Amino acid sequence: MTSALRRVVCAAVIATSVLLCGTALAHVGSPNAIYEGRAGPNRVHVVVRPADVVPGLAEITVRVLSGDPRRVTVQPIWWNAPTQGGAPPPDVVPPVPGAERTFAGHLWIMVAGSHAVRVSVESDTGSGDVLVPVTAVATRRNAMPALMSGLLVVFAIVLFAGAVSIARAAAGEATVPSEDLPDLRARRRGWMGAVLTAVVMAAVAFGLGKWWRAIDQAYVAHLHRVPRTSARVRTNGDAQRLELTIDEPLVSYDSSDDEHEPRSVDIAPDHGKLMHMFLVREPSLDAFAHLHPVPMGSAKTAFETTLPRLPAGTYRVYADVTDETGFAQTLTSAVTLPEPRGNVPLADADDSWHVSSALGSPDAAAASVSLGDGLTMRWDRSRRLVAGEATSLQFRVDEANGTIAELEPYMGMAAHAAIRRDDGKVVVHVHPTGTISMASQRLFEERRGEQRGSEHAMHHHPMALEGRMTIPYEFPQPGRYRIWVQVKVAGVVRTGVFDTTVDG
Ligand SMILES: [Cu+2]
Repeated sequence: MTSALRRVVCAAVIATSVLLCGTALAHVGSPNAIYEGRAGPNRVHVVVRPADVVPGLAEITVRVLSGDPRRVTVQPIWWNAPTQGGAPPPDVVPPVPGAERTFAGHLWIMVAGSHAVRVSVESDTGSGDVLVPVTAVATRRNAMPALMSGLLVVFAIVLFAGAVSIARAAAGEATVPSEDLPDLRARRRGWMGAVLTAVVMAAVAFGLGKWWRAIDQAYVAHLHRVPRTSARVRTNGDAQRLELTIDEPLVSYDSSDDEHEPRSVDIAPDHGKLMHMFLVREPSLDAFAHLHPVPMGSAKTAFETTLPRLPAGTYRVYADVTDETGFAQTLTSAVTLPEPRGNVPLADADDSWHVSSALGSPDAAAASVSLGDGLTMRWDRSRRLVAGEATSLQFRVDEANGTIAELEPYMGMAAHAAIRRDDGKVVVHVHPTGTISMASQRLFEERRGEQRGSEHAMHHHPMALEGRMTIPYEFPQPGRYRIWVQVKVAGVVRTGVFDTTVDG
């Protein structure tokens, strides 16, 4: 079936609310893409809410944080679109009445996969743009509501019976003068008409059903599923190695039509690492690690790393990977860790781990936590957190004497944070730049020959950063959350752990 036809069918299907397509991002249950940073000379805060259909309308909100913005435009760019003329013309985003320097609108995402939205801002200080990566894929097929299917069956029976009875009347009674009663022949003709109509209608219904199932199967075949993974621990003397195997290939569509088969794709480095893995002990969330496994072969289907001295128990495994198309996703798994043995050095200088009190304990509800060596991390808890509302999580790191500490970049960033809801339905890896995959942003910039190089500059010229960080986020669901905030001070990665409740 051609993609154009499939799109029409998909649109029709959505219009009748029989079937819903969904989207996913590089996180668990946190689908919005949030970016905070520069767009040329202007600072912007961008939130893209992907549509729950592909093709579909994504919502975008752009808050310009500096200057006097005159015009904001947005342009969705598919990863494999030609640099010249491959993207639709930019759309002007109207300002939101009553909200200062805020612009909101919609944009069409026509093809599933990795995209970037080019956000351009013209203001009194000049104009510039930024590429904000967004992933859009169909991930699920909703069942038809029972009431709807019941109603449709009743309508179908009424229509079928009506058509058969009309055909019987037309072929039988209608052929004799109105004052006469239909004779046996007329009645037989009527019945033959009815049977013929029933057979034709049954055949048409059968054909339509087959066609419908074919569309359904094609849709299901194109649903995006996060590849399955399995994790296990191998003990070799004192060293305990964690292995994560990606059991299904990471795939991408190079072409925007459905005729082309997906191609397996390579993993691209993010913050200089191919994989960023978080381990969280269930159910107390009291042990946490941020590791960077390396591939065990050129195929990059299995990764391994040395385990730190984490306490034994059941852990959830979250592995963030970005493929060469810029598509970022979180692979999830579970593993049971044995009692730690000996003291083995960590495999990667950027690996870190932290053991804290359990979820819900009073010290994790405090505003300020100790980071060791007299350092403290304070979270400004003055704002109420509400699901679906943009917020900025503000932290500061202080020296023992109360002065603001100096941070070293940790993998190119002032801070890395992991946020998880108690039940694991929401898991996200965020930075002061938001939820976007930095690797994806860099891939889009490279592909379009417009590398801005902010991340590389941080890697190659480590600079001191003031110990004050703002992490933009929008909690997707209400509930109890734990946040791990990681910074590097005096050569050591330190983790602050905070619990919070998000209101509905
Ligand atoms: Cu990070």
